[in-house]
Amino acid sequence: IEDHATDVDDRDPLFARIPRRDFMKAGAAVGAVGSLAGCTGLLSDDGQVSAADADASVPPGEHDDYYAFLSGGHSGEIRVYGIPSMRQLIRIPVFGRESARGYGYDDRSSQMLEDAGGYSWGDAHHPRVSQTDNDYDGRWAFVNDKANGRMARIDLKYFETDAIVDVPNQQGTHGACCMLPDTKYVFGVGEFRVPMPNDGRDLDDPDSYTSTIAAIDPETMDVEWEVLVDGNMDNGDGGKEGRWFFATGYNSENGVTESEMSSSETDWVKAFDVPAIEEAVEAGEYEEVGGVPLVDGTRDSSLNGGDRPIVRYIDVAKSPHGVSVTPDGQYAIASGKLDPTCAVIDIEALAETDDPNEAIVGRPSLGMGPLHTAYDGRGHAYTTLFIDSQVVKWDIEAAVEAEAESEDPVVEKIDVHYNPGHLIAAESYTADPQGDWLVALNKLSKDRFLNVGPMKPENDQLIYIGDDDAGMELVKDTPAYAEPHDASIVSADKIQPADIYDPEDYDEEFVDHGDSDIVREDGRVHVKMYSQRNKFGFQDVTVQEGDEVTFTVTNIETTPDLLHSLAIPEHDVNIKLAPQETREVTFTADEPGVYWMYCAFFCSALHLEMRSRLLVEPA
Ligand code: CUK
Ligand code: CUA
Repeated sequence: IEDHATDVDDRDPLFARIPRRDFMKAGAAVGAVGSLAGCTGLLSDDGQVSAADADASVPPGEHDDYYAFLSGGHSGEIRVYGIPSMRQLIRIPVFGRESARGYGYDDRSSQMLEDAGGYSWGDAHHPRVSQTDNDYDGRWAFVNDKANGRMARIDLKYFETDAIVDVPNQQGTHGACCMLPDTKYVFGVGEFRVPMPNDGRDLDDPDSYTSTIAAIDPETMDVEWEVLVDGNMDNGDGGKEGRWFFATGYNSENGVTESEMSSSETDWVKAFDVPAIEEAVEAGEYEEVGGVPLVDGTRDSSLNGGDRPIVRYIDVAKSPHGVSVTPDGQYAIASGKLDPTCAVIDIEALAETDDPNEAIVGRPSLGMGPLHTAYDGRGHAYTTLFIDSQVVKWDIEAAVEAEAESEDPVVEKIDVHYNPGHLIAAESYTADPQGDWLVALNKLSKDRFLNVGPMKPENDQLIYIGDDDAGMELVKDTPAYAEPHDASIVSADKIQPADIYDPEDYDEEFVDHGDSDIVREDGRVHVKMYSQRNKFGFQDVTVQEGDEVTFTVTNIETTPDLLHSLAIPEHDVNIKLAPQETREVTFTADEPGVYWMYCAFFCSALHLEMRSRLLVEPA
C-alpha cells in the first residue's frame, strides 16, 4: 500500500477537516482494492504491453478516435488533444491575445476582446460542447471565464473563438454547461457573492451579497435572464430533459473568510426549475438589473413560496463541489469535497416531493476529497478523490440501494499522480458515453517528469475503463501547462472542421488577386491586398508619418494548410491568414522609416523572400 501513494498531506486544509473515523474507513477501502489495482497496472509483471496500452499508441500518421477539449485555466485558452494518443493538436486562444494565431491582433478579434471588457486574460474552467438531442452536434464549444465573469463561444467549424459575453451581475462565472437536450441555453454559474448591483453600496455587509446563474442564448450570446440565490455557487450541470439545472454551492453562511465559509455542517445543491423561471420572466416577475431580467430565487422569495418553487434548496454535506447528471438523466450527483460522500439526487423524485431533501436517494462514502464525477454508460460513476489522489469507480444503483441495505457501491480505486481535480470520460456529458477512455486532470505532477524548475507541469493521465473485469488501467502520463480544469471528449466523427475559410463567414471584404487597392483620405490610408506564395499584392506601400493605416489582407490560396501572415516590425502588427481568410488590422504609422512587411508562416522555399516595404515618409 505504501507504493500506492495515497498522498495525504497533513498540512492540507481539506484533510485537516476530515473526521478521523471517515479517514480510517476510506483507508481500509484503499487497502482492499490496492492489491487488485496492482495487477492491472500498465507494465505487467511479465513485461508485456497490455491491450489498452497498445490501443492508446496511435501510430504515426494515424488519427485519434476522439477530440478532447481541455480548458487552460488562467492561461485563458482551450487545448485540443487527440484521445487516446494524448497528443496536443492545437490550442484555441479565448480570453487573451495569442500571437501565433494573430488572435487579438486583427481588428475583429481585438474589438471582440475589447467589447468583452478589455481584459488581457481569463480563467477558463469548463469547456462544454453544444448538443442536439443529448448528443454532440459539433457546432460550438462554450467556456467560462471565472476571473472576469464572462462566457465565450468557440466556433468548431474554424476552431476559433467567435463571441464573448461579459455577464452582467456576475463577478466570477464559474460553472458552465448547456441546457439539454438541445442547448437551449448556456448557463453561467456566478461564484463570487457581491452587492447587487456592485456599485459601491453595502461594501462591508456580506449578508447582502448575492450571486446569480445566467441563461445565455447560444446563438446571440445575449443573457436572457438571471436568477438571484442565497449562498455562493460553484459548479453546474443540466438535466437531460429540459427542466432542471443544478448548481452546487458553498458558503450558505454568507462568510468572507475561509473558516466562516466552512463553519456550517451543510450547504446546498440548488435545483433550478427552468420552465418555472421562464414563466416568471414571461409574467414580468423580475427586476431589471445590469440590463437583464433578474428573478428572485432566494429562499424567502415569493416565487419560491408556492406550489412550484423556481429554485429548490437541497441540503447536502458542507461545501459540495462538482455536480453532474447521469447519462440516463435519472440522477444528479454532487461531490462532497469536504465530506467523503457524494449526494445522489433523484431528479424525478425532486419534481414529486415537497421536501427536496427527500430526493437524496444515496450517499456513498467514497474517500477523501471527492470533487468531480464522470460516467461510462454502464451504470458506473468515476469520482476524483483529491486528497487520496485516486479515482474511485462505483456502482450508481448500488449506491442508491445501499441506503437500505448498506451494500458497498465502491467497485475499485486506482491511484493517480497526483491530486486530481476534474476527470472526464469519453462523451460523459451526453446520454450515451463511450465507456472506453477516461482522463484524470491531476493538479500536481511532482516527480513524474524531468524537473523544469519550481513551476511543474500538471499531469493529465489517460486511464482505460473499457474492461470491467480487468479493472481500470493507467496508460499514459501527459504533462499539461497550467492549468486544465475540465474537459469534454467528443467522437471524432461528430466534428467537421473546415479545411479553408469560407469568405461568406466573415465581414471583411475578400481581396481577390486582381483588386489590390490603396485608398487615401484625410490622414487615413486603406490598403487592400492579397497574399499568396510568395508575395503580397503590393511590393511597396507608401504612407505619411501620422497616417492611420488599415490593411485588409486576404490569403487567396485554396490549398489547405498553406498559411501566410502579415507582420510589420515595430508596429505590433501580426495577423494570421489561413487559406481564403481575410483579416483587417489598423495602426498608426508614427515613426518615419522603412519597415519590412513579412510573412511569419513558413509557406514555401521562398518564404523568407515574401516581403514588401512599408515606407513611412516624414511629415
Ligand atoms: S472546478 Cu477546478 S477542479 Cu472550476 Cu470544475 Cu473542480
Ligand atoms: Cu507566406 Cu511565408
